Amino acid sequence: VSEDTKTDTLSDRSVAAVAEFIKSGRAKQIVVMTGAGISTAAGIPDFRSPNTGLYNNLARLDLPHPEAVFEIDFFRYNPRPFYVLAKELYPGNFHPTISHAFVALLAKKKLLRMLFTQNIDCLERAAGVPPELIVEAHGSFATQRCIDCKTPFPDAEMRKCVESASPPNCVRKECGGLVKPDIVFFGEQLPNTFFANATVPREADLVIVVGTSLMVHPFAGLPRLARDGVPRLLFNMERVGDFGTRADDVLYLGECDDGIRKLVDELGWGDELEKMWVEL
Ligand code: CNA
Repeated sequence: VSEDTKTDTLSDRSVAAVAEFIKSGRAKQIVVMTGAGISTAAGIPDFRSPNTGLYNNLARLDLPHPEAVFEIDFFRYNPRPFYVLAKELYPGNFHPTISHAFVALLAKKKLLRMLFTQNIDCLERAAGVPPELIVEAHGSFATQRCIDCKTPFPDAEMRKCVESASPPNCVRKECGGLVKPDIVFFGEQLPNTFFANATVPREADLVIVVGTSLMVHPFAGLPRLARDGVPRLLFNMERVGDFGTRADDVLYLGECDDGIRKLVDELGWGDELEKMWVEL
């Protein structure tokens, strides 16, 4: 065994070895971390994939630079590009992927300690992951408020405004500020639930990371919180973060749905997962 393949906890650095680890009953507190890559197979583009990513396709929105669509100062100046994007991403237009269903299956089997997601598409909820096990680190489209006086804005009205990509104003006429869904823009504070649960990855006995470039902080720091000897499994098109530097890191580089199917087949859960998924 070369230095490279030496492990502490797993029999080797393979998806099969992680399945073996789960089957042995040693993974009961699984922490999952996800990003836009888990939803690309649902038809929602991610940010940074070359050619298909949103950053590549925002030119038509007339932005000074792509990130401006999620900058609060630019939003004050021109909220329309954000609303054009919101219309595309709005929950209800997409079906969860098999990878989303896998997280729900872990919860069903009482193996999911927590899911941290950077996504704002609400597909984790749609897949049946219990809301109390989800930390939406970058907020969601579930609620919205005025960016000035913070007065909440009604859901039904919001849906209409997003459908027509027209930015609404505060319900308090004397305020009139712009209304924004409670998704986190650059430079904005993450929700309290993120900070309240930020040390949970330290309690994990297995960490699974799916479809994220791990470029956005503080989320990007979560996988590093796993204790030494805790296996970390990555399903992503590319190597990200510090994955590969630890003895029990397992990297599946490719489509996450393919990797997840491989894992569940090794676990003998394949039929159960496919059934759960088609019934969503
Ligand atoms: P990102 O920076 O675009 O990275 C996505 C990562 O996923 C990249 O490393 C890709 O290689 C990888 N990837 C893409 N497709 C697949 C696939 N099918 N299988 C495996 N890997 C794949 O996105 P992050 O989530 O890391 O960036 C954080 C931002 C993106 C968050 O603030 C999100 O709110 C935001 N975002 C969310 C959505 C959504 O809600 N679905 C969509 C686009 C952007």
